[in-house]
Amino acid sequence: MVLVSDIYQSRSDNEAAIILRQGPVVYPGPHARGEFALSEHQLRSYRKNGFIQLRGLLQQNETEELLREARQLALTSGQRGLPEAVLEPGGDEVRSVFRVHGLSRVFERLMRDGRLLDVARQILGSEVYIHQSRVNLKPGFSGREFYWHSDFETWHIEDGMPRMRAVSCVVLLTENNEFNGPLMLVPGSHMHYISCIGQTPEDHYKQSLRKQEYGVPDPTSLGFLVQRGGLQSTKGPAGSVVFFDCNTMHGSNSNISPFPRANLFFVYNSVDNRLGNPRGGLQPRPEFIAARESAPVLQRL
Ligand code: 6CS
Ligand code: FE
Repeated sequence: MVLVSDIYQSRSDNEAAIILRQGPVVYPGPHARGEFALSEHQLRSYRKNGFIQLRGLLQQNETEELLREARQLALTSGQRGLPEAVLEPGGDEVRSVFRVHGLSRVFERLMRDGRLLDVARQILGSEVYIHQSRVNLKPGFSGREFYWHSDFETWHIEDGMPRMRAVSCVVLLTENNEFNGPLMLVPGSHMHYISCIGQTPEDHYKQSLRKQEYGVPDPTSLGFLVQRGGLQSTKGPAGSVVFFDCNTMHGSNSNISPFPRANLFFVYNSVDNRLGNPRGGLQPRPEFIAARESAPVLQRL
């Protein structure tokens, strides 16, 4: 008899495995009635695919302000060499800025906006807090890829997130089209957890946020997921919002087009799913990547 200490073990030996998800995708709870809650039809689509895209949720003037703010943050945090500013691999362009809700009042306000918060609370069936926020700038000509991965695999192993009870909310700050490296998702992949091969290096985030090589699925497992569910990209205008489950397999190609592709991510975690110890004796990652201090339960605007 094998005693399984962790139902979502990964990176613990050189064997890949495909593990059935345990627990619901949409959690029951009293929070299903926010003004901007998803309809039953939309919830069914989210449960089935592991994501849903809401086109035009934000107005053009809002996304223009958000894009200006994102670019300003990238410039200042890059110039000041803040740890929250992550550079492109092999270059000095800013790839991502983390903890944007702490660096900017504009993003701090948006994370409390009912159009996002009502849906996060509805899906997670509880009060929520921000586990992580970031802007991925993916500039034209030089924005590099984000290889296929499940965020939960990283957040479980490296941050000690217990269960799949977190949702990423992506706000498209620029148009995502077939040329500029749109976010791609594997429909239905949230129902299978891919246990990855390889031992996590120390301070892995210093490398993984630039180019992830550990905690990525092997080709056979990825092929299994895509063969079952296909691929879908979140092509759409700025102002569209995508909610995707923490375990939905996703990635994006490099951007060699002249058009920038900037996306803003708020990761809402249930207050009943707070981080524990990282797996495999890893050191906890810095607060700007994985919030542990009593992150405030969000008051809705
Ligand atoms: O390690 C993390 O938390 C980050 N890595 C990726 C590739 N996606 C989620 C998150 O931004
Ligand atoms: Fe990710």
